[in-house]
Amino acid sequence: MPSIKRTKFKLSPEELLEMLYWLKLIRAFDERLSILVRQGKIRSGVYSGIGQEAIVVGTCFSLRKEDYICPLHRDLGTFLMKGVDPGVMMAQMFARTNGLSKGRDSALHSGVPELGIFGNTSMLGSNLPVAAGLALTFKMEKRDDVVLAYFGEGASNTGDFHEGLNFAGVQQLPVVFICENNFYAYSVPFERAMAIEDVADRAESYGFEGVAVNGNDVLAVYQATQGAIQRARAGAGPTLIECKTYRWHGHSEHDKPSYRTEEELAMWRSRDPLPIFTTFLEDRSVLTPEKLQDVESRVKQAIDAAVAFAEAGAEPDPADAVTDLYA
Ligand SMILES: Cc1ncc(C[n+]2csc(CCOP(=O)(O)OP(=O)(O)O)c2C)c(N)n1
Repeated sequence: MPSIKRTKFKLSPEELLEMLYWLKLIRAFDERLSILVRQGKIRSGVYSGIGQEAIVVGTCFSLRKEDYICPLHRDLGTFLMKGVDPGVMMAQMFARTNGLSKGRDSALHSGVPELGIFGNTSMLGSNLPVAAGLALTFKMEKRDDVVLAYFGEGASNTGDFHEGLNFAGVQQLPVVFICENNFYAYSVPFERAMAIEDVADRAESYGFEGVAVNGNDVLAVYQATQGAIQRARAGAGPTLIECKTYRWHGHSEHDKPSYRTEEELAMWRSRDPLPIFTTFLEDRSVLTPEKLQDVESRVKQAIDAAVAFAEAGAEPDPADAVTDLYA
């Protein structure tokens, strides 16, 4: 099995433009959400992923419906890429009955089994042993589907992280562990929580490959993920991909990130994944001004329609609060 660092996966011009569409859609979704929070329209906590879109797009692009994702609080874009309609996702954030959980949860814990989305819990890191369990099911059923499990660098200091990765390594499970290293766990900077430079190094102690990539380069993330997926489907076991990135907003929309400097933010904003990829496409004549306009108008239409759909949704009826609950 080739190393994940050496394999190259080709994308057609149409696929590259589709990648740009997703990057812009996910950015626009989070930007609109941020405005809606300030208008008092959103019931859920909002953990903006602005700045981290290349990880979502690079990892989810070309996934099969049968593959599973175990997303993080910052990964609303993964729901969209896995097939959740933007209107339904927006209604989820409005806590309306036309959202995923019909207005009955705080929005970030929904799963959609028919689309291969496993709902996350609030205990960070706890999705990793669950992801290993899902991957064990795939292995036992002799399916060549894979699980993508997302976590922050902060979560990689929990016991669940180590248990999940160890089990996946021992059992050679088809799971790709994706670390979104944005250098802050809430207000705690990376160097105050870890004595190593790369989270990717932790994979070695569980017997599989770990690789650190530029998480703001959608193609670097895509190449690494595709290599890891190919290996997982072929029975070669797990991979850890650490994507170095930065979140532009606070931990959540209610957090004013006074623990970091304006200079640091400005430096990372200059590494914005969107213009980096746009320039790449223009340089190769894949993107023309007309095509760019087409992508941007599709995005605007999708977001406007999503907000209209959410606003038209009914408020949940208190009588339904315990519907579908079981003990
Ligand atoms: C086990 C656990 N400890 C603490 C928290 C409180 N908490 C919520 S988000 C967060 C920061 C998480 O940082 P990271 O894992 O790096 O992900 P990021 O939010 O940066 O994407 C913390 C400490 C939690 N939800 N779960």
